[in-house]
Amino acid sequence: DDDLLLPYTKSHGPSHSHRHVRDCQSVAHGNVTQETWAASKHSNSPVFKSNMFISDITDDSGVHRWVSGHITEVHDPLRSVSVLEPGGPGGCEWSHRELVELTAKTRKCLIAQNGGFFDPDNGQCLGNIISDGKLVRNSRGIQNAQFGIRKDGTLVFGYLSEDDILDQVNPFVQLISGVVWLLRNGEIYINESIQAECDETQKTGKFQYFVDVISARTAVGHDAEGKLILFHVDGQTDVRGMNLWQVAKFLKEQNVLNAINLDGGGSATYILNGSLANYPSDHCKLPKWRCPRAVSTVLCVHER
Ligand code: NDG
Repeated sequence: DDDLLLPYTKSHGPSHSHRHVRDCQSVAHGNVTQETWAASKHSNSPVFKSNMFISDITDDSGVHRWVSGHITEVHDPLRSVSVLEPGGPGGCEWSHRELVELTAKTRKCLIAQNGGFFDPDNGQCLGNIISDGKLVRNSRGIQNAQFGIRKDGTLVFGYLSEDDILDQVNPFVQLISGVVWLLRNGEIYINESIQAECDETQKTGKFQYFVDVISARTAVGHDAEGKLILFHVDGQTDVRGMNLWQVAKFLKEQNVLNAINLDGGGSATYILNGSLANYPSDHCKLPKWRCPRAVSTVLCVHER
């Protein structure tokens, strides 16, 4: 455990193999880095506003690419946002995988996006999961970027210890884990995330590749008003879409203050009013068509 406390610099930084051990150790007690914000409570404005974008993104080598996706602004997230288990309550217990469209029906979601990472081999839900006040999964303090809503409406972004997850004074009512804290207080926090996080939660190659490759992506964040911001961009790993630097910059330009990256690639799914409203990258059985993937947890926006 002492290894956790060792300061290190770039010049004598740990090798990759050491990093695995350190990053994926649990943090049981104490305060870990996080940011909090009061959720907006506009009770007379519509629950959400969905915005579409088609944007020209320039990469470091000056190459232009067109990407498309949605930014959904959610008012009153304490009452209108839920983390859902795949297929409904109990889905994580038997490592179920389900289409977002079907999971969304179980809670009458107006908007739904895929959420947490899962083990593609056995379907196991990964990270911490609290769904409508029920503790579904405790990752025992494994360090990955978290998004949660506490009972009093506080939005929480960042890293949590096991104690934080089990807190009963102002408990989390919704909680989900991503990989990479994209924006912290309006600043890009990717390099810090690469140092701090467990990269075994994601399976798109080594951590640096996962960050740098263009792909379909999803993210969740908040703005200064306390609105929750859901983001998705379509893509296909190494072919189309955005890398995490581009997602962070894009969200920053939309005045998002804190944001974490959720599951992407073939998992990236956007459901609007019960129907698929994006272009997922997985091929169907008949490879000329594209099909949405059966995934793990879902972020759901519903009536209050
Ligand atoms: C997606 C993810 C992959 C993850 C898998 C299951 C991206 C680019 O879903 O990392 O392991 O959660 O987010 N890919 O394929």
